[in-house]
Amino acid sequence: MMRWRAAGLCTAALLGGCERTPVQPTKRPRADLIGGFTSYLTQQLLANEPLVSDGSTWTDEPLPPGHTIHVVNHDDMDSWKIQVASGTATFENDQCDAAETPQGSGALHLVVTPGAGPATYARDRATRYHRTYLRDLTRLDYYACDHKNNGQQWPFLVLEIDWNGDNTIEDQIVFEPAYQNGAQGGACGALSNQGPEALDRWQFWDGRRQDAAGRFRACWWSVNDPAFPSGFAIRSLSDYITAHPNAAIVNLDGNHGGVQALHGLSSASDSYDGWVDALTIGKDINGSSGQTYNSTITYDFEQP
Ligand SMILES: [Ca+2]
Ligand SMILES: [Ca+2]
Repeated sequence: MMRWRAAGLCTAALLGGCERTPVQPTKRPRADLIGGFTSYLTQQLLANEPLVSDGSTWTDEPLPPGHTIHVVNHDDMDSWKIQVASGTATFENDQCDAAETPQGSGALHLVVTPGAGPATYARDRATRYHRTYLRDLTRLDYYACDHKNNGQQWPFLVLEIDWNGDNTIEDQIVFEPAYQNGAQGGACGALSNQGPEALDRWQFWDGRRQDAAGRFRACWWSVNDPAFPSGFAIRSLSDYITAHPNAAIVNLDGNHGGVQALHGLSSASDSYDGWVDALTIGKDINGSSGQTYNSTITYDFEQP
């Protein structure tokens, strides 16, 4: 199966229709990724996912005050629901780098095996952050330990986004570890300044990466806004909020939460095997729903 890579100087014009050349992943040396790789196929697969509600609703779970740690050790717990296609998402004792498990001894294990496609993935998604403005996020970070991937895509975050307050989804935005350094993420990556990625070890990834001036320097790309491409021209979360000031996380329905930890979703012939733990989300409540406290939750994935 082919993966696709924007050719040469067309990287910055990822969504502008420039010609693309197919690349065989097994023949692609690491150096070939530098500055030239984009997440075009992942973008297409996310764009093609039908965002049609199944009609299910979600429990309104008020966010607790302060910073709390919530153990999640099975599907459909604490607002998290598993969704897989040719993959598994399980709660196990850490077999990736057990000596450095960030929280407890277990983690969320995301495995993707080659399948019929077009979309093969393993993900866990939470409904608890419906109508959370991106500007109100006070934490959005996680640890990942990856054992096997396609050479570029570590476990990543996806947020489903409403731009205009009507709770219909206009966009999905994606945080990938690979773009959080200058070599692969250009000017934005240089300021995000995380990584580089390394297999078989726990690494911390900050989806906000706030600087001293309060700007969110972490690099995100957009599925539907061509001004926010993946690859070398990727831009910061603050830039995205400036362009879409009322961007808010929303849920499609009770089974498809707007916050996702995801592995795979590239070529259906790719294999993935990785771990996620201590996913932390903080929200400045702003009194908008009668609550006046901030809430931060670290989701500690553990073996049951
Ligand atoms: Ca909308
Ligand atoms: Ca854990």
